[in-house]
This record gives sequence, C-alpha cells and structure tokens, in this order.
Amino acid sequence: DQVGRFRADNPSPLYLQLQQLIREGIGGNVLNQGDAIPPERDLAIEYDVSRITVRKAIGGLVEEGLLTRRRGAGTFVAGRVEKSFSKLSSFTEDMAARGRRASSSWISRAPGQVNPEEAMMLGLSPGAPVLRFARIRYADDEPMALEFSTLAGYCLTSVDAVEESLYTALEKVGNRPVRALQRLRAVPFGTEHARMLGVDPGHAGLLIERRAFLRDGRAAEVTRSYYRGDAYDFVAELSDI
Ligand code: 16G
Repeated sequence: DQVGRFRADNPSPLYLQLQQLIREGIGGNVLNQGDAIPPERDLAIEYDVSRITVRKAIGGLVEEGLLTRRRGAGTFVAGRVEKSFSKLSSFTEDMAARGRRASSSWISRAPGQVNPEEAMMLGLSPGAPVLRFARIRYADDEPMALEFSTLAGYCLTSVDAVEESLYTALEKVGNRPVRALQRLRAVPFGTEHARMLGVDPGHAGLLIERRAFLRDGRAAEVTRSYYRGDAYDFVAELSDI
C-alpha cells in the first residue's frame, strides 16, 4: 500500500519527510494498528532514498512509540493501550473495551504453600494454601504483558477453575476483588522476559504490582504484571474537591 509521496519542493530532511508520510498513513488509516511496516530495503526502493534514511525515520518513530519492533518479526504500527490507573479492571476486560481479543499462554499454574513474601502481602499465616499462575498475555495475538499471580487459597478451590480470565473465575464463586492497591515501577526487561514478549533485552517495561482485596477485607490476589512500555499509557483522573 502506498502511503504517499515526497514533494519535490519540500526542504526538510528526507527522513523527516518519510516519517511524516508514515504518520499520515497511520492517521489516515492506510496503516492500521498491528500492520507490518515494509522491510527497510523495500521502503528505500519505493521512496528512492538510502537505507540509512529509512532506518533513521523508522528508528525515530519507534522511539516515539508510534511503531514497535518485534524481534524476528519486523516493525509494526503500535497499538498503545490507554489503561485507567484507578479502575479495578481485568486484562480481559481492558482488551474487550478496546475491541481486542485477550488470550494467554500459561507459563505455569500450580497450587502451593505461601512463601514469606506472599504471606506478608496477603496477610496469610505461614503454610497457608495458595494458587500460582504465570502467563503471557496477548491482545489479538500480540504479546502485551507477563503476569505472575498468587491467589489466597480461600478464593478459589483449584487452578483448573481458571480457563482464560482469573477475574471471571473469581466472580463465578463470588470472590471477585473489589478494592486494590497498586504500585508502578519502570523496569528494563531482562533476556528471558524480553524473549517471551518478543522485544529486545533492555526494552522499557512497566511493572505493576497489584494487591487486591475481597469485600470482607481479606486479601485475594497479589499480581506482578510486566507491561510492555511501548504498548501502554497509564491514565488517571485527579481531583482536588
Ligand atoms: C490485570 C491486573 C491483574 C489481574 C488481571 C486479571 C493490572 C495492573 N493487573 O492484568 O492484577 O490479575 O488483570 O485478568 O491491571 P484476567 O481476568 O483477564 O485474568
């Protein structure tokens, strides 16, 4: 698909012009979220510019967050997700609200006994039963996040109760959390996490730790979510009333 043409009378550097054309293509829906950007050499031939120019143009748009690179797959139009920092929603709901299909692949899920750190976070006694879930989370097959969850054993009887959504499973047994505390921190992805998300090691990530509670005040969940920094905007409404 042709995204546009250079104008011969445009005095600005070629890489900026190319960036502008790609931006217009995205704005004008010629290029849509998730679409692949043609390989460097194709763009160079198409627009009759050097590959260095193409690389510079694409590199700048990746830095801006408009495009995203996936290792071994290519460069794509980024689908940034705006996520409320004050609403207690689930990943599945967040994606559905954006017309995207959530899916997961399991890294592991197993029952166990609470470790000291989890016991502190969940307010459980030593040895209390917990369920642990680790998964890669996708939006329309694009990896978005890694999540490591520990649920207090009294919330759910078995790990098999969770098919896709943790919160749906909890809701079914009347144990969906109603309140949560969250902490957000910037983290560079290490080799293993980067591999699972298809990004380069050192890629910017956002770690959100959520501690969620049931209506009766007991803790239900502690989850560490590692979101791709290039895919998320966290937004919050502030007020001073
Ligand atoms: C979100 C929550 C996570 C929760 C999960 C449940 C954040 C930062 N984290 O990712 O704590 O466990 O949703 O999603 O929002 P699910 O119901 O789709 O499994």
